[in-house]
Amino acid sequence: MEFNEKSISTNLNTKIFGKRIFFFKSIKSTMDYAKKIAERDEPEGTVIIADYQSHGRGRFGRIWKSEPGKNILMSIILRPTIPLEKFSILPFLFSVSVAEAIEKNTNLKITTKWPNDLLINNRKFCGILMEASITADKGDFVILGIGINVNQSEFPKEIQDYATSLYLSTGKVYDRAELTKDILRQIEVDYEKLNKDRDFKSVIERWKKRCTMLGQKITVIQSGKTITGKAIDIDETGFLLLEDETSKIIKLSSGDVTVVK
Ligand code: BTX
Repeated sequence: MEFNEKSISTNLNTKIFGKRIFFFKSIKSTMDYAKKIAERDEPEGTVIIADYQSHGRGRFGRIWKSEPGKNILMSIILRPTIPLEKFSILPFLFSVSVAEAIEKNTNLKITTKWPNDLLINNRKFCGILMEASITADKGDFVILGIGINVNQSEFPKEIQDYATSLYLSTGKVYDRAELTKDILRQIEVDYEKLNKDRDFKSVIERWKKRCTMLGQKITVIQSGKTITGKAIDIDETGFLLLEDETSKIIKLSSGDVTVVK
């Protein structure tokens, strides 16, 4: 099962996503490369994909760990035409697209965890990262990073209790090129639809259908502060509404959630 620029682009049949693919055996982070070429006018839909990242990153400068030759690590360049204040919907859209593409290829049930994780049986197998560049002169662009644990069979100690992969969940080895193609096709359908109908609400509705934490007591750690309360809802821009112990509704844009058992 080859995994390279050619195997991903063969029969891809998309109009925008993956029309241009930059494949690396090893790179620091696909996010940095994507940003660099986006600044030089690389078009929307260009995909930067790697077999290994030496400095793969998550949110807040955290590390995304991935063994060489096992997983999907990619960044996609977007040049959104939706209003700037709606850009925060994009990781939710991508989460739903990836979840649907993975379900088509496996018998798994994929759930979402706020803000941008995808889980199998409560274990994280995919993280999505958005980095936006807002510039007055060159036009805005967004880089969406997607890390998916596909065929990895073991994880480092620090994350082995809450990380999983498609292989660990099904016992099957997956063709990463075929999975990547299905993900890009699904993203294209969903992104084009959003651009046309601007139905931000339905994106969140689709995301919420997969989310198991709503209605539950949770703690959120945000900038070192811990907030406990009930997860009430996710609003149209992707903010989490939390009812704290004094019944006050708090709106959160980011953080790390744990469900209180
Ligand atoms: P995050 O900050 O929500 O998640 C990072 C956290 O998840 C880490 O602190 C660690 O606890 C845990 N973690 C690290 N690696 C894994 C893993 N392989 N599986 C499960 N849990 C893990 C999530 O950030 C966003 C990740 C995006 C990664 C992609 S890969 C392609 C692109 N390039 C790049 O550098 N980042 C993105």
